[in-house]
Amino acid sequence: MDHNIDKLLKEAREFKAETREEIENFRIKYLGKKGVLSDLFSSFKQVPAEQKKELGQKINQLKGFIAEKIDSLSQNLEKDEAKDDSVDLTLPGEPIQLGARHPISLVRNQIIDVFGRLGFTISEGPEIEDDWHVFSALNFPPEHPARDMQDTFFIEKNPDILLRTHTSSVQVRVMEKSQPPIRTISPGRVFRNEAISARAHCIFHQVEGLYIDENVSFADLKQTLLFFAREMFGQEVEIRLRPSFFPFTEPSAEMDISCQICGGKGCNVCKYTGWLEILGCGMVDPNVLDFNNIDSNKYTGFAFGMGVERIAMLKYQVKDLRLYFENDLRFLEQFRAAY
Ligand code: 2NL
Repeated sequence: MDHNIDKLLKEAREFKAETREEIENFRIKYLGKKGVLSDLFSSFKQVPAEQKKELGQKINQLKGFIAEKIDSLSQNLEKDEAKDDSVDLTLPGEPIQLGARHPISLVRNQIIDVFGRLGFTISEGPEIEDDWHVFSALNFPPEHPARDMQDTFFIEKNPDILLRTHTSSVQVRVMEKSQPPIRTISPGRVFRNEAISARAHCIFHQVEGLYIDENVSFADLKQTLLFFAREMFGQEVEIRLRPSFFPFTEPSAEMDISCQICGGKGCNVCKYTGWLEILGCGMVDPNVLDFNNIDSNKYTGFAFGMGVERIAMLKYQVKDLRLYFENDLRFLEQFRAAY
């Protein structure tokens, strides 16, 4: 029997397996109910008592060896499976679809870039504001219609807390804490209580500009806006200023650019006028400077404000404002510009 165990150990040592099935057969042959070890344990009963100790150890040794062998065979097989060369790891991966910037972001970034080159910094401020920063500091009279519930969103019936209707409130905050020269733009979201249509939305984006220093003139305003229009719409674009009214500027104007669709000849986009309105502007009302502790005898300033959606509509010929808020990928994927 002793000799037989040595032979079995040698055989088990030399055993090699390439499949799970071969390993399983090996297990059954040695450890199965009618297997080699089971036989050995049965014959062990007849072994003379003085040989029992030595033989028992040998049988247990064989059993331990078989169990370890099965483990190592299984592990090697798993490693080989992981190395399976039917998967070509040098192949390129699944293509990752690139996103595109939202057209409103593209146009806003372009506006920021143009004014940045003229030395304007960027200012930001809160979307939830108080009456002072949105209306009073900007010379809105107490009964002005913009203060009405129908035009402005108020927070929880408190007439002092509201969603800003323009980003001029940010510029009021700039004036509060600094003295001229001030040369800044404030891009941001603004909110108006309007019914949603192709031409109006209750949330939209604005960029306002403010320049205050000694001797700032209307000519500076006009030249700044001409530079902006040319950078934005091309060097051949023409501008015109029409007199207008805002509570915070005097004099005030609205700026038109020559129609980009028909080149000024007249079409349905410019309603056969040859001109498209793009922004409002003017010289900062001296009251506004004084309200914000800037000496209106020493300093003058100009300001302007534009709707980003409107500029984007003209630039990309988008006819319905709602497209900017729906986030339909078929629309958004069309904008892959440099900004
Ligand atoms: C428009 C018109 C405008 C301003 C905004 C402004 C800001 C300060 C002082 C004076 Cl702090 N003015 N901003 C001036 C004129 C027009 O916006 O149609 N925006 C869409």
